[in-house]
Amino acid sequence: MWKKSNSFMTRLRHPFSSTESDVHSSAIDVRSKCQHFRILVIGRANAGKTTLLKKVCMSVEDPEIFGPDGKRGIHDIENQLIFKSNRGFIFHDSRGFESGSIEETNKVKEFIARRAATNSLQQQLHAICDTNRPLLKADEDFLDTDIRGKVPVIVIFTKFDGLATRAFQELRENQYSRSEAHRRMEQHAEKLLTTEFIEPLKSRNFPPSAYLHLANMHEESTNCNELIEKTAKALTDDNLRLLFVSVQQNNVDVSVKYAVQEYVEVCLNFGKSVQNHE
Ligand SMILES: Nc1nc2c(ncn2[C@@H]2O[C@H](COP(=O)(O)OP(=O)(O)OP(=O)(O)O)[C@@H](O)[C@H]2O)c(=O)[nH]1
Ligand SMILES: [Mg+2]
Repeated sequence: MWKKSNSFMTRLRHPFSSTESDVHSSAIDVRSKCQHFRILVIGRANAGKTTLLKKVCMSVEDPEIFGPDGKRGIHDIENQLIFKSNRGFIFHDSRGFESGSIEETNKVKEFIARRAATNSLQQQLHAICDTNRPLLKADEDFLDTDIRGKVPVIVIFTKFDGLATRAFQELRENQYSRSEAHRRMEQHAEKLLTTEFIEPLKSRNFPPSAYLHLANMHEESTNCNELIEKTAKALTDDNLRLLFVSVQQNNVDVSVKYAVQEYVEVCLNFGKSVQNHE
């Protein structure tokens, strides 16, 4: 982990006493130590992971996949997924939990533990997004083991529209009229979400930091602002939060809530200029 600069932290906490050039140098300081925000995405096949990542990076194209040696690779947790539209994010995609095999599960846990133990900020994981539904034994195991240090786990209930459909059907079976079932559908789906997923997750030894549900992410009209917002909030280290904000290019409105506006603007401009030179 990098050493926190006192002047930087003071400026972050007392932004209005800082000048724009101070802010710019803080952004440069952060990005010179680490150019990427690294996220591990856990989730079964067809969970909607790639759709979500595309939304985060505002990409219509699939990501490029690079092995640890920089060469293009095939699916492996070690591989890095990078979108041309925003090279500030590096994603790792794991389906290890899905197979349920001890070997695959251990590989994911070993990956998380190794990345948590490294002193290299570049190599560390900065957040984990878990999209596994229903919960797998391996998820419970992972949330019961102290392997990830301070890395926040954001649980994302993808395809919430599917759960809403199930909620509608249940209400109809309970004799609600179509219009009444429609009116209650969202609320009932949220109740299902809480009892079936959120409460069991909260009871684990090392529970997730944040929970959210997303619907219709494959449609153009939706956005992932809540994910950005909750991830920013879940980051307990100010430097990491600044890094996260600085790699945003598209989610300005949400980012400003979690960082001081002038920092965000400078970071955003800085992030763009970094990318233009990559
Ligand atoms: N109904 C619905 N469909 C979605 C949603 N998000 C994604 N999809 C669809 O679900 C399918 C799978 O989405 P992907 O993003 O490829 O899923 P994935 O988790 O990356 O799948 P793998 O790479 O095979 O592990 C696609 O047809 C998407 O259009 C959603 O929120 N609601
Ligand atoms: Mg995918």
